[in-house]
Amino acid sequence: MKRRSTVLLSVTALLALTFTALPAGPAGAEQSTVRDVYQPDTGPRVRVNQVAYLPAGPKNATLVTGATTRLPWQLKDADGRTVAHGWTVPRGADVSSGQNVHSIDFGAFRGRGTDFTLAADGETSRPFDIGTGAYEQLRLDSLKYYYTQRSGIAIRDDLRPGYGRLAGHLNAAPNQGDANVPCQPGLCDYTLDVTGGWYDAGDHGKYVVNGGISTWELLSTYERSLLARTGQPWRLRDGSLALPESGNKVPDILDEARWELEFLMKMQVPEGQPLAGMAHSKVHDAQWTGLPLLPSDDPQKRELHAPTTQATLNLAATAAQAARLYRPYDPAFAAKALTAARTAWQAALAHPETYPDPNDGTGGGAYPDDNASDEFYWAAAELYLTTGERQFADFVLASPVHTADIFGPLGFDWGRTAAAGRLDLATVPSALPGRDKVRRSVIKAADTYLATAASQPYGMPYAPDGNLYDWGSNAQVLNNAHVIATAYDLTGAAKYHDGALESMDYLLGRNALNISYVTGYGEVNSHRQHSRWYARELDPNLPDPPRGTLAGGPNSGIQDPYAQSRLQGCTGQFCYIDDIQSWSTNETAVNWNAALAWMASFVADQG
Ligand code: 9MR
Repeated sequence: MKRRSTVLLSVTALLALTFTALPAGPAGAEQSTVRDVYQPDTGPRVRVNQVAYLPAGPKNATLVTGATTRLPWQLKDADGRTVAHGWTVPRGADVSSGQNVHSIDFGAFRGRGTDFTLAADGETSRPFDIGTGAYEQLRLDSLKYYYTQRSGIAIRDDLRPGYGRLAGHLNAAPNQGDANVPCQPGLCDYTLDVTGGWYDAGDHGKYVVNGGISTWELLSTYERSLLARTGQPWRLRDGSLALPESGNKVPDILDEARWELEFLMKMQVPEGQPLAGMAHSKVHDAQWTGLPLLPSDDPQKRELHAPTTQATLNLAATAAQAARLYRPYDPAFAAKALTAARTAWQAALAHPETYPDPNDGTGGGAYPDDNASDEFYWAAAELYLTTGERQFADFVLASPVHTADIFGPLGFDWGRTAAAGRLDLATVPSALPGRDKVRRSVIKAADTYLATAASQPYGMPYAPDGNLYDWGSNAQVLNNAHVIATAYDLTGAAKYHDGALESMDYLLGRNALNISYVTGYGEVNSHRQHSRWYARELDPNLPDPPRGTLAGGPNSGIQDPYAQSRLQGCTGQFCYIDDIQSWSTNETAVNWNAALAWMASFVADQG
């Protein structure tokens, strides 16, 4: 379990290198007369999902207005004809934004089409579709993102036009490479080949902990497609993601996840070494690098950092899950993964409290975490679901995490992994005693998230304590929605279906900033996420992030100096800026896109 801390100890090191000059504000941004006060251009006051509502799904919007009594609204088609109308519902002061708002429900409209708008209070919303196509595309784009995050392989321009680049960290100068990486000084006397895997985010680091939850959510996207009543596994079939492996008769989503799984297994301490079976927590540069910097241009020395219990259990959990999912396609790989998982499990039991050093943040993120009970629970759950063995069932049933209320306001994530175990115990068939209770715990959590969403005039299942938006809040919204969606998979009840769908509206434009946080989706969307190689904002020869890239989102901590220079004193939803320098509000990351991929796939299945 992660400590609730927003302090990034490497902040000074990072900003010294990445924060060279203040770039101009976003195009179209209104500057107030006081030069230093940033005022985002939030466009029309009618806030909608700028991408699409499902024809048979809920349709909600939010109006920012000083009016205290109800106002009329009109839904207009592409020709400007009114096709539905009604009255707003005044909601008073919204805590998440500090605005006075009304909500609008136009869910009774069941038509389809493109370029609808919603008008109220003299304002007209940005356009949106009512249809299913956008989500089918988003399911694929959010997953295609992983190929261009790959380390150790050249990215083919024919597969990702505009994104072709040389392989990163394959020991070709100036890279020092990941083929024979030593430990940090004094830690070990071997080197490991840790080529491959995905770059974590906008940096070139590769972290077992964050790689773990990301891999789990991708594998779970696939596993859900096999198990849920609305699942459509053929959408993720071989060829669906235009990968180098397409054509190998394996679903592409499994090919992509395997790229990371192979890396996770390479991070395991070899037999004969003192900590054999544990996993090194991470491999990254000795010092932070600046922006822009292609992976193949990184000249820094790479180092393995100390093995941790949490990293070891991330490996155990994901390799165990992989063992059951790859078995039909590659039994040898499945067996290898299960062996790695069992070895990791035993090593974690032998070293149950070897936690990451919270100060280990030079050249890469620290991912601090001083509790491994949730990772133990998750790993035991996956090992049990794959093997059915009593030892793992006993561990799960004896763990206090099994019956604890683990679904908090911030959602599950790299440091809060108990939910991964609980959700899989609820959805993957097994003979676990008391499985009904497990399922009920997920449904109860979904009810709490639905109540949160109902209390939010912007409709998202996210209301952090003190209105303090956390680092990566967009993924937390999505992961809370994931729990609601799972309750729908378990029960078939419409309220969960609708709640999960409505959560997407917030990410796609129904928010205080009137922005879609997914690159390429919505009339105004985030496209300047912090990245060393999707860095068009800094070098016109480089691309923007690919379509389907999620921005981290509002973060009250505003740890980076660029955000601090523009967002000081921001309220909740306003703690965000689409600028490449804002690494604390606007980074891209593999765990965040995994949350998007799972939900996009769920929504696409409801069309
Ligand atoms: O996503 C991580 C967030 O939860 C933490 O609060 C933050 C500070 O520790 O780090 C975030 O992860 C970053 C990682 O440390 C380095 N790569 C980029 C990640 C996304 O910003």
